[in-house]
Amino acid sequence: MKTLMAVTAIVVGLTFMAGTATAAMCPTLIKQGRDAAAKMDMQSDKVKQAVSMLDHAEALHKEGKHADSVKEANGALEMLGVKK
Ligand SMILES: [Cu+2]
Repeated sequence: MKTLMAVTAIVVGLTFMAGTATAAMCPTLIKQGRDAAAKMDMQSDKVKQAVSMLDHAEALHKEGKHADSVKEANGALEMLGVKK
């Protein structure tokens, strides 16, 4: 029983850490995308779409949906051709 509790504690701890790491990732990815977009042609549909995805990612981050935010931000970075 003690072993099971210890394992549960470790799993919960790791899950929490992973969540925190993801939460810290969104602003970094969003900033990276915005910096890249700023150097590109803002009239281009691709850049416009990527920027709107970054806006969406930022909104998701504020809602606490960090996994979705990271996914959206990564999609925008890919669209902009940013190397991570
Ligand atoms: Cu976040």
